[in-house]
Amino acid sequence: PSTIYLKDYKVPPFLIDKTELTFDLDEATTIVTSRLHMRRNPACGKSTVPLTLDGGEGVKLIGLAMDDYTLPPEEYRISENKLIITATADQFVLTCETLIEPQNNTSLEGLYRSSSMFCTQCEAEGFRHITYYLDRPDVMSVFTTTIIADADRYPVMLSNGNEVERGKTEEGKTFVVWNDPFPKPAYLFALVAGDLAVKNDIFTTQNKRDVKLQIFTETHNIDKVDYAMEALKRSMRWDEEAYGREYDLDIFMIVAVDDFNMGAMENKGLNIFNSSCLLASPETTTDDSYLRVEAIVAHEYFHNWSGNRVTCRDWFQLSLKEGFTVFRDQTFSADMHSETVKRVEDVSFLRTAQFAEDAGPMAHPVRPASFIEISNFYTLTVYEKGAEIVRMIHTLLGAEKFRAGSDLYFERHDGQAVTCDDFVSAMEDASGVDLTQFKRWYSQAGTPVVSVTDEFDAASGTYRLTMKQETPVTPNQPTKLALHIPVRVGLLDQSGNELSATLDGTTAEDHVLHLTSSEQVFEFSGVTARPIPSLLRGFSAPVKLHYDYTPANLLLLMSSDSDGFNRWSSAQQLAVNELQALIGQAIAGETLSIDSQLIDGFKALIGDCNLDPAMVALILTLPSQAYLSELANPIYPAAIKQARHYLKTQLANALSGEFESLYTNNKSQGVYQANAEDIACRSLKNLALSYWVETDSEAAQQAVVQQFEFANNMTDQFSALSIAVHSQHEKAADMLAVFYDQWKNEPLVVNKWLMLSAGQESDDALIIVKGLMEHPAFDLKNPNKVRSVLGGFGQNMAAFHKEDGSGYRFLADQIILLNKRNPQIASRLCTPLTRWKKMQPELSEKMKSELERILAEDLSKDVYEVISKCLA
Ligand code: B3K
Ligand code: ZN
Repeated sequence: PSTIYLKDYKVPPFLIDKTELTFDLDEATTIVTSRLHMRRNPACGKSTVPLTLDGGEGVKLIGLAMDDYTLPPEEYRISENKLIITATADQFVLTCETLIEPQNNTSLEGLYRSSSMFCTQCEAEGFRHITYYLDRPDVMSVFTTTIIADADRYPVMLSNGNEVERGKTEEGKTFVVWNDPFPKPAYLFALVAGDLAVKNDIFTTQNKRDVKLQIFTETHNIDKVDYAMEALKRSMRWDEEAYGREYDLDIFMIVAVDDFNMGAMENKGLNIFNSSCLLASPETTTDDSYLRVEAIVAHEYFHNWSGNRVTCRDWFQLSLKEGFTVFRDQTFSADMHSETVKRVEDVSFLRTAQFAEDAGPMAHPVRPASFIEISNFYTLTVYEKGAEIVRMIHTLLGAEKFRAGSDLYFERHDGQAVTCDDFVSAMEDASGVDLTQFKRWYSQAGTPVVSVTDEFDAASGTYRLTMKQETPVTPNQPTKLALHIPVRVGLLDQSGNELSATLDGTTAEDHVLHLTSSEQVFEFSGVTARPIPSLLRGFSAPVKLHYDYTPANLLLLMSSDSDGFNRWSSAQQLAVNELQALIGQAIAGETLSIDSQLIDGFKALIGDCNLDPAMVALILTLPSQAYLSELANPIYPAAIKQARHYLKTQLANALSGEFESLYTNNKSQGVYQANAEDIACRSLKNLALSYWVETDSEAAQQAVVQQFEFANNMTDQFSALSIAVHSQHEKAADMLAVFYDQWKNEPLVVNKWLMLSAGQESDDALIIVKGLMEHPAFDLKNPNKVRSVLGGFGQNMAAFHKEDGSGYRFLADQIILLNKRNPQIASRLCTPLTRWKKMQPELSEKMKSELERILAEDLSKDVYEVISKCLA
């Protein structure tokens, strides 16, 4: 497989002004006729390069004509899936007929079948699996799509834009014609056909235009779309208010499908969603999933401007739309619920998963310089770190100038395919802020480490912070440059009061420091007492920050910092310190023991009734095994698990009365609502239960069973079940069986059951997992089910990291099995194995030999890229 480089980018030699598509739909063989109104790109000057169209495996060319002239075989050739036509006029209509087989399409790219429907997924390069095309985002075209099908079986036939015509063919089939007036790249094309139910609504825009809203699902799911519909309307309103962006077509549709490689897709006017990211009901959906539905509905909707109206020039610029849109959806969710809680959740995810990616063999810049398979670059780095870059621009410019920058960006580039540099230029031009050095964030991979030391001079009232930055080496980037890092800082006195201080002539309680060199000193004056610094408030930059806090400092920040994020972060740091000590003891085979600081801190926190229960729940949540693994080098999974379990039990025993009361006081359940307040209450209650059950209390054991049986919502029922499973409750197995029986007709609930079942820590975990893959509820063709079982297994520390390597071997077998069938899913499954260099030596060797075994297979580009880079 060959590598594609950003530096080789060239403008397209041809343009396609209009694209007319006709689909004669049939499960076995669908015939696609395309009429492409093409011309040479004037930007290329006088050129004679041949016309090269992208195609894909599984696309059979059955007819080709230029204007009215049928091309004979000697005038074109097909090589490596490309269709090359030697002689062309400067302007012509190319008619191309292809035959595809939707029901044999297991990659879920292009046109495929899901349940009883037809649907498409074209981003990034799926359109070429439908017909030959200039399948690149900088070729934008106006699409008209005709769908022909048997109306009894496919009464609903959808594509982008507006329905403009409908009728009967001579053979008595139905045809529907759709037209999308906005030029778009092929990756935003979509088609859906099926026997679907619909929920209708209307949104009136700020300019008083009525937009028809429709959500389509299979009939049995239509009672679960109300929440998504409300979330959609909230998103549309928010984008008008926060960004001045109004919806542009007269109709906006969303369709839920069961088989989908990722969460959802922002096709123009016709979003397609994984049903797990759209459907919601109190009985079947947990709070987390509710919030996820809202965030993804918003994310895809926001793409209508950040992605569709203004799109990417090439796929190296993916973060242009994804980083910006993630930032937009994060801000939206913060506005809908709690800003601090949302920030804590996002940062916790970033620090756990994106930092691990940035430290591994697939580390890449937010704007990658090369790739083999673009599907592999829909990563946490492009999405989440990309969003952090946009957030830093927001911090550097301030809210008002940032808005001016985004207005300018949309106005200047509407209808264009542009680059990350264009985005930054708009921000600079609207604000006057120079972002030249800042732009390195786009091209430099790796997580910077910022080390901070301080000095206080009481006599002069000066306080000095010395900051150093260093970015570790990553693949293909042996040397690193200094980044422009915004570090938000406040100072607290020894009693926890905010101190105001003067820096560069500005007196304030909160300063943004511009760290731009490898080492820099910031001097504050007017400081009356030795301060405790509150560093990196709000997580103002995606870095690892080190400062030598005493436990007392951390406790003070945890209880008094005016920055909610840092209160959480200090508590995490305190717990991390404790856990790292315990992990060390476990590796050395010593008896585990802890200091009492964390216990005291938690006790004070629980006693402080002024606090938001959501924050209390977050602070009391111990750092995850995954986060501890990210911090460790090498990783000793068994020691991490043992340490975390020990600490949890110690806290549970020391604070059993507190946890019992927390549980009891938050227990009452009213009518389920997915609002911030109720979600907070449930999360605190369930967290308290998870501690309380670690004591010997018989009452706690009973509370778990009671809650499982009498919960009126999935959050509480599933929490009780997970707590039972993870605490090895004597009734856990029975409860799992009851749960399956109760929910066997709700696939999304069954997926949760699969995941929890695969995560059970028992000696025969691998046997259980193999059994799940034979279970009637399992289906290898369905990505959600694969992710549930193998994802659950991946988090099963004991089973996955078993010393005999059987866990790794099993995962490798599944990767090999899915490699050709669904390359995108297979490639995602490789992630746990990419950490092999960081594992303790015996495990590292075993992981490596599985990677080598995979590499010896005939691999898809997707899997080949990940595995070969791992072993490089
Ligand atoms: N843009 C899509 C992701 C497409 C992934 C293709 N492999 C969803 C999103 O980010 O909104
Ligand atoms: Zn997106």
